Amino acid sequence: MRVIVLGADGYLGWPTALHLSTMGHDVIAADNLIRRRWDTLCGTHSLVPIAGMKRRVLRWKEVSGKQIAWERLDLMSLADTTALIAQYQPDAVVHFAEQRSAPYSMISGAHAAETQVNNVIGTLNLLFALRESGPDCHLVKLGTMGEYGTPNIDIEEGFIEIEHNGRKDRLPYPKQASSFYHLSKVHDSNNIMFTCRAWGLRATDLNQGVVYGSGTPETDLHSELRTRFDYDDIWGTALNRFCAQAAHGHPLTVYGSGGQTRGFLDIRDTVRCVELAILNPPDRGEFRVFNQFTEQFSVNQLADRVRAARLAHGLETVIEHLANPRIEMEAHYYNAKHQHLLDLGLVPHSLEDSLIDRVIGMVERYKGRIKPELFLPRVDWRFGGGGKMPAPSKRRRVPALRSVSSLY
Ligand code: NAD
Ligand code: USQ
Repeated sequence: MRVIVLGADGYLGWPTALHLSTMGHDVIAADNLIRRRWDTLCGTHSLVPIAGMKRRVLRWKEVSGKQIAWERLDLMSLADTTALIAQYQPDAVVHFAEQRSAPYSMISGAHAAETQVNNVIGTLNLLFALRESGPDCHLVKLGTMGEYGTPNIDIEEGFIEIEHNGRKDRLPYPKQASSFYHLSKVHDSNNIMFTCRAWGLRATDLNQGVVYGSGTPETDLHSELRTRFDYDDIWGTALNRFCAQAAHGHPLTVYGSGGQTRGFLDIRDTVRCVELAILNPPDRGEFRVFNQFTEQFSVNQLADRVRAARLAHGLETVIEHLANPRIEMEAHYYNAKHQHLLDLGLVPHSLEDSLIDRVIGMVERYKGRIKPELFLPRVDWRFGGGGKMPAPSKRRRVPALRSVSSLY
C-alpha cells in the first residue's frame, strides 16, 4: 500500500514510517518539524540524540535498500495538504501530526489556543484535503484514551449501547477529557465522525494509551535511525520519565497519591497496531474506534515496576509523592476494553518483557545527557505556568510560545 505518515519526525511517527517501509509499503514521511522548535521554546531535548529527517531517510536507504520519501508539510496549510494527497494518491494516511503534550496545553490561554488550533484545524484541513483529492483513502488518526476520562463504568471502544426511556441506541461513548490537549482529540473525533457520515470518508480513530519504550527493531539498526526519547516535565510520559529519573538517582515523581490508572503500550506495539489498522480498512462512510493499549497500571504500580526492575540489578530507587500539578482523580474505577486490535492479530509485548532490556538499557547509555532540572513539573493545571505556581515550580522558567497569530 502507499501510506503517508504525518508527524513522521516524532517519537511514534518515525518508527511507524520505518516499520511500514520494512513491511513493504511505499511510505511518504511528512512533518513541519514544529516539535523541534517546541523543544527549543520549552528548554527540553530528546535524551537520545536524533538525526534530521533528510539524514534519517538517507541512512534508511543505505541500511535497508528501501526508499522513504520525505516532505516538509504543515497541516495548517489546506492548499499544501490537498496537494500532498493529490500528488501521492495514498491508500492510507496515518495522522500523528499534533501538539501532543497535556502540560504544554495547560501553560496559558495562548498555549491552549495554539494546541487546539494546530490540532483541530490541522485535522480539519486533512479531512477537506481527503474529500477533495482522496475520498477513498483510509484515515488512520491517533486519538487518545484520555478522551474518555475516568468514568465509574467500563470504557467501551468508541460507542456504547444505551437504553433510555424504553428506547435503545448505539451512541458515541461519553467524553470527559482532562486537559485542553486531550479535549482537542475529542473535537477531532467529532469532526472525523461527522465527515465519514456526511462525505463517506473512511476512518479509524486509534484511542491510544500512554506509550513507553526506547524504539523498535528498525530504529535500533543505526544511531541515525533512533527515535526521540522525552523525559522532561512537558513532553516526557510517565514510564519513560521514571526510567530517566531512576538512572540519574532522582526520586521517581509520582503525582499525588499515585492511584491514577491509565492504559499503556510498548512503542513496538504502536507500530504494529497502526499496520493492523491499515491492513484492515473500514468501509466507505464508516467511522470506527479502536482502544489502542495493552495493559493498564496505576502510576504507583509503574513506579514499583521500575524500582523492582532496578533492584534485581542491585540498584536502589526512591519513590516520592509530589503535590499533583494536574486536576485528575487519584483513586477511581478503571476498566477499558481493548479487544478490536487483539482480534486483528496483535500479539502484545508486556511491560515485564520491555523494561530492563530495552528502556532502562537505553536510558543508562545516555544518562550523561540528562538535565535533572527537567524532572520537576513546571505547569500546574490550576495556575498554568504563569508565576502563580507553588514552590518549587515557581523558580522555573516557563516555556515561551510560538506566535498563535502565525497559525491563522
Ligand atoms: P511527537 O510530538 O513526538 O510527534 C508529533 C509530530 O507531529 C512532531 O514531529 C511535530 O513536528 C509534528 N506536527 C505537529 N503539528 C504539525 C502540523 N501542524 N503539521 C505537520 N506536522 C506537525 O508526538 P508523538 O509522541 O509521536 O505522538 C504522535 C501522536 O500520537 C500524537 O497525535 C499524540 O497525540 C498521539 N499519542 C501519543 C501518545 C504517546 O504516549 N506518545 C499516546 C497516545 C496518543
Ligand atoms: N504522572 C506522574 N508523574 C509524572 C508524570 C506523569 O504521576 O512524572 C501521571 C500523570 O499525573 C497522569 C499519568 O501519569 O495521571 C499519565 O501522565 P503522562 O504524562 O504519562 O501522560 P499524559 O499526560 O496523559 O499524555 C500522554 C501523551 C499524550 C497521550 C496520552 C495518552 O503525552 O499525547 O494522548 O499519554 S492517555 O493518557 O491515555 O490519554
